[in-house]
Amino acid sequence: MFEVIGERINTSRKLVQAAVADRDADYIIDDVQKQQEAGANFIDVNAGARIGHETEDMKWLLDTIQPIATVPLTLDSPDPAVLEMAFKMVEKTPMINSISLEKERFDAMMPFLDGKECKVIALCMDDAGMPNSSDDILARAKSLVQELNKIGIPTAAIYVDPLVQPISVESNKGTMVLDAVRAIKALFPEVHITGGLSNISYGLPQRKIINRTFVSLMMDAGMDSAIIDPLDKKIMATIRTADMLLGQDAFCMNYLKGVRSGAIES
Ligand code: THG
Repeated sequence: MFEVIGERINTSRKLVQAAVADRDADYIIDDVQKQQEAGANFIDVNAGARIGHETEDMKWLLDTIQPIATVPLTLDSPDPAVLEMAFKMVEKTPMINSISLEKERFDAMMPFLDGKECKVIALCMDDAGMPNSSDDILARAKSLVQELNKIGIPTAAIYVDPLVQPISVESNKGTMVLDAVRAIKALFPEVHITGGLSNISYGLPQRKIINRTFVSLMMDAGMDSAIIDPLDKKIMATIRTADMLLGQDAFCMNYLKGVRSGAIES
């Protein structure tokens, strides 16, 4: 089944940033409950936008969210120290977002993840920057899976993020990532593929139709998770419909349930 990682608790969003600055717990609780009701399988928590406040903001967000969370949290920070602190605070086995091949981050993340029970998002990023070909994405995914396996993280707990790039920059940025996802899944059938989608439409008008079409293509290639806004009814309907069309919905049960609840309409 496709796994939705709800992206809304992120201080880069203006209203969340204000709620965090004001320590407005009601706003945060309401938002998390809405994401859960809309079908989020994980709640991403990112406190990175208020410079100098990330540690205390992350602590406050976790204290606020945890009592009402019915799903596990995705701890989202580029800072290994913040992730380590957050990991100690959570009760349910979390998803760690993220490790990458950037040397400083990789070297700090590996000892921390060693022997831990958790899910891990592995970004196909290294010190040279974003990947430039599908072979490049595949090679980075391979290193990440192999290194994580060595410290006891099973392939089925790894969520590779191939890093989607704007199609407006180069017309092959869609096929580059689609081909890479097929190759990664051929090599590691158990690995998960996740990531943000909205980079694909950066610089173009009417972005949501691009994001929605792209997610269905990515699902055919093997993407089985994404970091999205679960309150966006249209992308959620596209995901549920694509799941059915790709044979992941026995007797069309989830699709029909979605229609009955009003979550899916044409
Ligand atoms: N991969 C991984 N983790 C990630 C990302 C990724 N974490 C952060 C990000 N990308 C995904 N999360 C968000 C959260 C919120 C928004 C977008 C991505 C968002 N953006 C509005 C916009 O761009 O218009 C901001 C508007 C506002 O201020 O409210 O809401 O790729 N592993």
